[in-house]
Formats: sequence, C-alpha cells, structure tokens
Amino acid sequence: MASMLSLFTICHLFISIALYACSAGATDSLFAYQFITNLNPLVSSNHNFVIGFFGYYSSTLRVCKTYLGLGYRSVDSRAIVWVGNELNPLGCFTALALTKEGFYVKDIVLGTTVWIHKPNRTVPSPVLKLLDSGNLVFGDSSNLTAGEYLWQSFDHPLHTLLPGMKLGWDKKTGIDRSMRSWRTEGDPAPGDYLLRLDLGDSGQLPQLVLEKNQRMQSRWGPWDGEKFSGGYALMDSHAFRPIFHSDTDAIFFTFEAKEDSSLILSLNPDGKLQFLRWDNNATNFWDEVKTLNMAICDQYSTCGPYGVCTDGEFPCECPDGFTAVSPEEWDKMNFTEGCRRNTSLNYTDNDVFVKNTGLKLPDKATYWGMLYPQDCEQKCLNERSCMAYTNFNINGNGSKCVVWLGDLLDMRRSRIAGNDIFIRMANGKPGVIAPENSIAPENSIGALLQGTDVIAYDSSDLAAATDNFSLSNKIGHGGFGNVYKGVLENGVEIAVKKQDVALRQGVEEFENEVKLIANLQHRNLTKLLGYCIHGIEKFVVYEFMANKSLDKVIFDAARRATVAWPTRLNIIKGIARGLVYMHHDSRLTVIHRDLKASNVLLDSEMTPKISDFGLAREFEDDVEVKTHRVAGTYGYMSPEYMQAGHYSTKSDVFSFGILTLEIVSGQRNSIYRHPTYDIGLVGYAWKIWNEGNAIELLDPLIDKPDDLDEVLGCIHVGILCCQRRSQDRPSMVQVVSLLEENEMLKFNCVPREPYFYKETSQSSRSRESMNGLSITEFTGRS
Ligand SMILES: *[C@@H]1O[C@H](CO)[C@@H](O)[C@H](O)[C@H]1NC(C)=O
Ligand SMILES: *[C@@H]1O[C@H](CO)[C@@H](O)[C@H](O)[C@H]1NC(C)=O
Ligand SMILES: *[C@@H]1O[C@H](CO)[C@@H](O)[C@H](O)[C@H]1NC(C)=O
Ligand SMILES: *[C@@H]1O[C@H](CO)[C@@H](O)[C@H](O)[C@H]1NC(C)=O
Ligand SMILES: *[C@@H]1O[C@H](CO)[C@@H](O)[C@H](O)[C@H]1NC(C)=O
Ligand SMILES: *[C@@H]1O[C@H](CO)[C@@H](O)[C@H](O)[C@H]1NC(C)=O
Ligand SMILES: *[C@@H]1O[C@H](CO)[C@@H](O)[C@H](O)[C@H]1NC(C)=O
Ligand SMILES: *[C@@H]1O[C@H](CO)[C@@H](O)[C@H](O)[C@H]1NC(C)=O
Ligand SMILES: *[C@@H]1O[C@H](CO)[C@@H](O)[C@H](O)[C@H]1NC(C)=O
Ligand SMILES: CC(=O)N[C@H]1CO[C@H](CO)[C@@H](O)[C@@H]1O
Repeated sequence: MASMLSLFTICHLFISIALYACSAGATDSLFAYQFITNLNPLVSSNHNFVIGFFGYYSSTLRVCKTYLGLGYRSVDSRAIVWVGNELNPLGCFTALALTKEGFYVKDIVLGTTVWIHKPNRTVPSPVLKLLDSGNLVFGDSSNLTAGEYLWQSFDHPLHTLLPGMKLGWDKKTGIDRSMRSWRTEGDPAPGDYLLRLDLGDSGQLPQLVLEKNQRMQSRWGPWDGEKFSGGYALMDSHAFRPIFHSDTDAIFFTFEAKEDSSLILSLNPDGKLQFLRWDNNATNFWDEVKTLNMAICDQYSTCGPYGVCTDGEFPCECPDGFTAVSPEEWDKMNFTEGCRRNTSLNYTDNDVFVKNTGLKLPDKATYWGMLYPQDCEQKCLNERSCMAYTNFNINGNGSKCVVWLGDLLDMRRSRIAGNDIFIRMANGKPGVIAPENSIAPENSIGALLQGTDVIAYDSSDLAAATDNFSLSNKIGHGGFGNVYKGVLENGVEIAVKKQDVALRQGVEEFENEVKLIANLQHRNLTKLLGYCIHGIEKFVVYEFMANKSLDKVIFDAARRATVAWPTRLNIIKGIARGLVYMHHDSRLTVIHRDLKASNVLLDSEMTPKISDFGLAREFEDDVEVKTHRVAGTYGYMSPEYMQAGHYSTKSDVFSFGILTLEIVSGQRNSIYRHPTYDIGLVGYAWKIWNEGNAIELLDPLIDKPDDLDEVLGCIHVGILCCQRRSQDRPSMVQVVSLLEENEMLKFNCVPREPYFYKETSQSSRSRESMNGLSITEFTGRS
C-alpha cells in the first residue's frame, strides 16, 4: 500500500544541502541555473501560492513518487492547484531547475530529467516567476514584466481553475484548455473526468461539457450571449462573476472571485465539479461553496428524449402536447424512453411551432446563421428532421438561428436561466386556450345575465344604501376595488364591490366575476344579487356576510379560540361541497384559481361561502390549461401553476389542501415558521404525520374533540390534496366522500411526500412571492 508523505523533508534536506550554494532564497522568481526544493520553495509575493514537491512513498515498493506542485499556502497534496509532472513522477530526491533551454524536474539520484517546458530556441536571460494570481510564468527577463510569456501554467490547467484561468481555445497558441480530474485524492495522474468547453456547431454554440471516459455526464449551455442556458449555478452570484469571451482569436470561460480571492473551481476524482474556498483554519483545506453537478437534473438527459427535468420531487415531465412513452416505467422513475408527441407530425406546412419558455436548450444544436426569426422558422418547417428552433437575439437587426435536427435531449426547466424554444407540433385540433382575452364587452353584461335572477341596480340606490360609499362602511377590498356594507331600503343587508376605475385589470375581473357567478348557485358560494353600471363606474352586489372572511376568524388569536372543532369541520366540509359544485356539478367546469382563507366568507351561522371569482375560468370539460399570466396568491398555488402556469381543478384541490391544514392548525401557511424545522406548514404536517403525532397539528387554542379521527382525517385529506403531482391528488368528489362518510382512515391511499418548501428554497421563495402575483382580497375588515 502507498502511504502519502506530504513533504519529503529528509530527502530534501539532503539535496538542499548539496545544492544550497546555488539555490534561490524564499522568493517568487527563479533565474538561470538556480534550483528549488522544499526547503527553498518559490513563494508568490502575496504569500498565497507556493511551488515545491509533494508525493507518495510506497513502503512495500520502497519507491517515492514525487511531483512538482503549485499549492495554495502549502504544498500539501490537498492544497495543490497545479502539477508540473503529473504523468512522470520522479524519485525521492528531486529538484526543479531552470536553464537557458527551459526548465525541468530532475531525480538527483537516478539523473532522470522531465522537461516541463523546453522551447525550440534558447532564452538568453530566462526567468520563472510565481505571480500573485497563482500563475507560474516563464520568459525572458527583458520581456517578462511586459507580460510576454513563453509559457504559463495558466495555459495548462489540471483539476483546478483559479480565478482568471481560462477554459477554452486560443488561436495564437493553438491551446485548448480543459480540466482533468486526478485519478484519486493525492494521485495527480489523469483521472476519468474531463471538463471542456465544447464549441458546438460551427464554433457558434459553446457549452461546458463534463465527460467521463468520453461519455457525456453533464453540460452547461449553450452560451446564449448572456448566460449558459439552464446553467443557473454558473450565473453571477455573490461569490463569483462568470466571464465568457468569444471572438475570432479566442473563445473561453473564466471567472472572477468576488468576496474571497481563494475561490477555485475544482474537479474532484469522483467527477464533482465544485467551487471551493480556502478554510483559513486549514482543517479541511478547502470548503465547499457550491457544487455544480449535484442534482439529478444536472445529469445528462435524465428524462430521456423530449423529457424535461424539473428539480422537483418527481423529476421529469413532458412538454405540452407530449406524454411519457411508457407511463408505467415513468411512474417507476425510469425515464429512459422519454416523451412522445400526442399527435404525430404531419411534416408539411401544416405543422406548427409551439413556444415553450424557461427551458435549458437541448443538446446537439445546429447553427443556421444569422436569420430573422420568421425565416428561421420557415427554414425549419421545410426540413423534415428539424424538430425545434430558437433565436439568440444578439443584435437588433437579426439573430442567430439555432435548430435541432433530431430528438431534443437534456432539457431542464429553469425559469431564470432557461430560454424560449419553439417545438414542432402537429397542427391538429388547437389545444384549449385559456379565454383570457375573451371578456365580453361591457354593454353585453345585461344580455349575459338574461334568464338569471340577477338584478340591475340603480346607482343612486347603492349610494344611498352605503352612505355614498362612506369610509365608515368600507369592509374590505377585492381584486378590482373596495367592498362596502350597505342596507337597502327594504332592510336587506348587502355587500357592494365598487370597481376601481384606475385598475385596468379590474375591468376584466369585474366582468369575469359577474358573468361567472351569475350562473353559479350553491349554498356554499357567495350569491350575486345584482350589478350596476353607471358611466364608467361599475358595481357588483352580494348578500352580506355577518362573520366576514375566514382569515379574520381562524388566524386571529382572539377569535380563533371561539371557533371549536365541530365548526371548523363544518367549514371544511362546506368549502369542499362548494368546490364539488364548481368542478363537477354546475353546467360548466369552473376553476377558481385563487382559493384562500380570505376568499371564504362566513354568514351568521358560520356557513362558508366561496367568493371572489375574478380570476376564475370556466371550461366545457375538466381540462388542464396553461397560462402565461400566473395570478393567484402565494402560499396557496400548486407547484405546476406557480412554476409552469398549468392549472386545472387539481390546482384548486391543492389550494383546498392548504386551506384545510390552515383551518385545522389556525396557522397561515405563507408565513408559518415552526421554531425548529423550517419546512413550512405542509412539511411540518407531513413530518408529524409520519411520526404518528399528526394530532399535534390541531390548533392548541381549541379543545380536542372526542373523535380524534375527524381531525386526523382532515389532515390526511390535506396532505393528499397537497401532493406534488396533480394526478396524485384526489378529486373534490373523492374529498367529500372521504370527509362526509368519515371513511378517511379506511381509505387505503397512503400519501406520498406532499409538495412543500424546503429550507434551501428560501431565496426562491421570496422571489416567487414577488413575481407577478395579483393578490386579491375580498374580506371584511373591522
Ligand atoms: C519545435 O520543433 C519541433 C521539431 O523540431 C516542432 O515539431 C515544433 O512544432 C516546434 N515548436 C515550436 C513552438 O516552434
Ligand atoms: C522579446 O520580445 C521581442 C518583441 O516581441 C522579441 O522580438 C524578442 O525575441 C523577445 N525576446 C525573447 C528572449 O523572447
Ligand atoms: C476557524 O476557527 C475559529 C476559531 O477557532 C472559529 O471561530 C471559526 O468558526 C473557524 N472557521 C471555520 C471556517 O471553521
Ligand atoms: C396528451 O396526452 C396526455 C395523455 O393521453 C393527456 O394527459 C394530455 O392532456 C394530452 N395533451 C394534449 C395537449 O392533448
Ligand atoms: C427502463 O425502461 C426500459 C424500457 O421501457 C427498459 O428496457 C429498462 O430495462 C428499464 N430500466 C430499468 C432499470 O427498469
Ligand atoms: C397532413 O395534412 C394534410 C393537410 O391538412 C392532410 O390532408 C393529411 O391527411 C395530413 N397527413 C397526416 C399524416 O396527418
Ligand atoms: C446585422 O448588423 C451587423 C452589423 O451592422 C451586420 O454585420 C449583419 O450582417 C447584420 N445582420 C443581418 C441579418 O442583417
Ligand atoms: C355622493 O358623492 C358624490 C361625489 O363623491 C357627490 O357628487 C354626491 O352629491 C354625493 N351624494 C350624496 C347623496 O351624498
Ligand atoms: C358570527 O355571527 C353571529 C351573528 O352576527 C355572532 O353571534 C357570532 O358570534 C359570530 N361568530 C364568530 C365566531 O364571530
Ligand atoms: C348545498 C350544500 O352542499 N350545502 C353545504 C354548505 O356547507 C354546509 C357546511 O357549512 C353544509 O352543511 C351544506 O350541506
């Protein structure tokens, strides 16, 4: 077995004495006919970098393997960032020498010489200098200070990239720099992994590629002019700034350290690519800052052809209009076969291109030159094998036309680092498109409401009922304006929502709500009494709800104690029934999209009524649709809606699950923090559910009911409704039968881990909450 000796102190003591007379002191430069050993290493002037020797001593073979090493602060093998003779280790007695012919390492005992650099001509006044950047440079003293090097270690990276060290190609030197892992920790011989900059088709689509014995493991890119497509981990961060340079003389990637100059990019023997930082306590030498290939989606083509990797609990999905080739294997997490189109291609002008946003671009792209986007599309359409295209808009007049001639491999969802890609699809029946712009013109509201018992009120009656919309009568505000309490002449209490004319979005929501809710009649939905259009002013009139909105009750420390378990269970059941009606029993399928505590109103008997249909949509069938305008409320939105804009009845089911857990616990999901576990309300519910302590979720401010199964059943339903994959969630009909027939504990469906925010997603969490949400609130306010 080989044991490692970091310093050959004894050996080097011997040769150092022999060579002392002509060796250099502790300096950063070596001149002609000087030597270095570990007793007089080269040290950069900032003392950060050292050149000396490190290696192994094998006691069985009684041989040394000694390498010239450039290390951070020391020449311990763990500190090494560059090696001079990794292919040709020498014996115990080794020195580095500089002559006019170049420089070499020499085994003093055997006389073996390994040249590190030997130019074709002699250099009159050679210098080898270790710069503060960690670059070891060689040149003639007359030219060295001007930065003219005949050789530099930065051109020969091994397993480490220091800040400023380039990965890529240089026309002048003909060098293509790549990184190569060590064979094992401590053995710098070439290992299995190679990181290189692949220039792509025509040198136009550079991407970083990690290979193991020439097989692709991971890739970052291609570079789209701003970023490596899908390479979120390589984007500008607090620790470093990535630099990509491309012109006719050179194409390379490098980085600049921001806070800590000891930052390095390292490729370890197991193929881990990591940013590391020097631990000044020197206990572990390097600390991890960021690992670039840790996630399952970092592995090449995890989801097979046309599959999209998503970094979620269930890692793979298919793009719109595609399904898994073998759904059974897919459910078993075997994604090798990927996805296929629902409708096969026609290969004529009849095919269309469907835009998919936020995707890491697939591998094996082809560059078709600078073209206008419409020309790029037409050219792709004319080519049978062309399955997708994209444009890199590099300058205004035109753009890089990039196409894929064959299957799309290695896509990944990445909202921030992703790109738009246009995928070729058969132009069959057009998919269901959310009717976001199909709002009826104002004057047709009356026509729409014909045949309903909705009243057209007079604006003067509403003004009188609400004291001319006085502030003292204001009870809340919803998506499109304020809500006022009023009393009609006949004594009927009403709630009047007045459209805020300043909100453009309000116009759509107003009409949408009137149109939708007028046709919905259920005891657990708010009842629309009437509307009023007066010039540009618009009003909707509802029945008044004495107990305001649910959030004012269950999240309020004082009031929530008064809402006992039977009332809470009743509220949960009532909301569920209202949703069954919307999803399944009314003429159309209505998806609410913004179900939350503040949109559930309570009448004087605490009967819940779902309100605020400003974002709701109706469909003829139970469908899943995609929108580019994700609106809803943070804390209640399902992952597929929040991340991809997909919504369906199952996204309402998800919101219902959150709401159920909130009602049981009296805690608001969006701001919930458990003192010990930062896993959110759903995560906490899941944790104690698994530990058999789910009852602890029950609001401690109320009495435990005799029948704990009711509480556990609601928690069970809540967790089932919060499943990450929409198909794993029950329908509202199933939910009601679980709740009503108290069958939940007999229900043999064991939930998988639900979707919840984990500790690590804190930053994305706040980003998401900022991102394009329209928070609607129609609530009573005291
Ligand atoms: C040095 O000479 C060798 C053979 O004489 C030749 O192959 C090589 O290209 C030369 N190198 C340079 C940098 O000129
Ligand atoms: C120094 O640089 C000059 C100009 O580039 C060049 O002509 C000369 O050969 C260089 N000297 C050495 C020793 O390389
Ligand atoms: C280094 O040591 C100091 C003092 O012992 C300690 O406070 C600090 O946390 C250590 N830093 C690291 C990165 O371990
Ligand atoms: C494609 O087929 C799958 C499974 O049959 C279906 O769930 C999906 O809605 C279909 N998509 C479209 C756009 O037709
Ligand atoms: C994955 O699925 C493919 C085909 O569907 C099959 O050939 C292969 O054996 C499966 N792999 C595993 C590990 O089950
Ligand atoms: C392709 O489209 C044409 C024109 O709509 C149609 O006549 C033809 O049947 C389609 N072929 C296939 C294979 O779908
Ligand atoms: C765009 O402009 C650049 C510089 O003016 C020019 O070189 C290039 O040919 C133009 N590209 C197109 C597609 O017109
Ligand atoms: C109500 O207020 C409007 C202006 O805000 C005013 O013009 C109108 O006279 C008021 N009507 C009553 C009945 O107070
Ligand atoms: C609900 O309203 C009724 C009638 O106004 C009232 O008696 C009751 O206390 C309210 N309940 C809660 C929990 O506030
Ligand atoms: C018609 C209907 O299903 N109404 C339900 C509304 O909610 C209450 C609970 O608060 C149920 O008891 C009703 O059955």
